[in-house]
Amino acid sequence: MAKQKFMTLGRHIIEGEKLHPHATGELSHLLRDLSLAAKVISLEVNKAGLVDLLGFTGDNNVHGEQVKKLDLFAHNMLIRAMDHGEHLCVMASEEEENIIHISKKHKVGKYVLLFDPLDGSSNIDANVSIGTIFSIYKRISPDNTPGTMEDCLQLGLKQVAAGYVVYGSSTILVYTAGHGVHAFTLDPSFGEFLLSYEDIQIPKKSKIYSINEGNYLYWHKGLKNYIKYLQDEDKNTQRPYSSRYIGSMVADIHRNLLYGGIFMYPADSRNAHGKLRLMYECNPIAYIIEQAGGRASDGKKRILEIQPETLHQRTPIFCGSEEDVLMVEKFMAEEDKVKA
Ligand code: AHM
Ligand code: MG
Repeated sequence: MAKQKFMTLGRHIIEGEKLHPHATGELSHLLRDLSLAAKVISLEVNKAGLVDLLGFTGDNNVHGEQVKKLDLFAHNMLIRAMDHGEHLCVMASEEEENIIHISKKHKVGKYVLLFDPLDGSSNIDANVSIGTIFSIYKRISPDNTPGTMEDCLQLGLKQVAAGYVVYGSSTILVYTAGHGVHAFTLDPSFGEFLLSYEDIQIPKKSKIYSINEGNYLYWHKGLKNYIKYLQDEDKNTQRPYSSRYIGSMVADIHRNLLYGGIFMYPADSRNAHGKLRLMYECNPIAYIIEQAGGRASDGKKRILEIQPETLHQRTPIFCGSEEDVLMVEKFMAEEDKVKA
């Protein structure tokens, strides 16, 4: 993981494009528009407490959860920043039930954008890190027509780019366009994202696990056994592991990406499909983790190979350092064998 100096996000994206001789530059423009939205959201997150943005709007989102004002701000900001660039044919947001069409005032392009505008929003009031997650596909419907639901419901494997922005002690944008994972830190003094880590590789094995242990009672027996295994002492395998759980997926993933770790949001006896959304959270994170040399599965199969059926479907997720994810899969498979 090499540290570099003074490479702006814009320049990095353009240099990445040179790897594709037939690139039109559209994806680069799209990523730059996204980074502009991220800067505005970052400013708003930072001053939220000052301008009375904290607190609920009073509405529920499509999942029946209360929407915080900043969620709505981020959702609207992303649409406003992205709908007129002529690169997109359709969008979808975790905060909106249906697909979001591009206004007839603007031309449509060849890309599809899905996003979770502000993930981890229950943490906003406590000044804990939150984030934006995005996922980009190429359209499959005919060019120059409005984008469709089918454009949005593509396999995660078809993503052409994905990323997230963490609004933490600093604002960091991490993206992949299929050539490694790169992180940029926003320099607030002149408003540019500067390269902080190029080609991040997640350690193959870690010492950190991230899961909401409050749900222990409802877990699969194999998962209970795995967590107990991580807590046992064994110097050779660096156990016991440390537990780190922020409750903001983006922040938990970012730490694990840099230090190594396994992040889990499993299914349980109360939630058969877990909590996190395939299209807005799990697919983009899985793509990033795989690009960094890690593994992301629903406990049995690759997240990126799950055929989406609905826009807001949920999936269990186990992702991070490869050896750790393989181990939890093994524990759960063994328990399934015992039960069979
Ligand atoms: P959100 O999209 O409503 O913010 O919920 C997603 C968040 C993730 O960031 C985080 O990993 C998870 O929910 C935490 O859930 P829990 O509080 O059940 O542990
Ligand atoms: Mg979310």
